Amino acid sequence: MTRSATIPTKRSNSTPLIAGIVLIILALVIAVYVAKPGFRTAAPAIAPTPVATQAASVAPPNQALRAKETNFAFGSISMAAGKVSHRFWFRNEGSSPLSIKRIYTSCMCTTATFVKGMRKVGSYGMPGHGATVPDVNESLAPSEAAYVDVVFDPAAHGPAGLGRTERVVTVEPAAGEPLQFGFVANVTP
Ligand SMILES: [Cu+2]
Repeated sequence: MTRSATIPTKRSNSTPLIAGIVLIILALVIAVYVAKPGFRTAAPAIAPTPVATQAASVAPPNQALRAKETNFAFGSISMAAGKVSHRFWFRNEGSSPLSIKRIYTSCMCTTATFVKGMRKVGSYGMPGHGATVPDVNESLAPSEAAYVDVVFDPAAHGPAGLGRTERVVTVEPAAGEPLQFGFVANVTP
């Protein structure tokens, strides 16, 4: 009775050990497979697809605030002819209301006014050097569109402002990534 009782006990004790050895062998087989050069070269080949999809859209996926056009070229503009302007449209493509928190520009020669229907808020300029840009806090309902009326003064920098000029206007939603609108101009006297 004692023998028959000890044999099953020994068997059940060795079972986890065998299972452990099998797991270690299995892990080694997987490790060798992953370490194979073929496995590593196969992985990056799949990666370019999501990158290409992201580049096509203006904002990251799942972002409600979207714009179709984010770049504009004024071409050659004259300081003597005065200020130029351009409208950059954006839209709430989400299913809930969205708040535009801040709007600011990359330089003091550029201002941006928020326009939604008949409502105009701003204009907003460049933050920094002690100057603070007040919050916008304007809301956009689902599917509602608005634009920033961007005004660039080519004479603001004097003769130093001649030549190719690039500026950026940032529209920051309360949640999500900011939208950036850029323009380029060739400033002549
Ligand atoms: Cu400037």
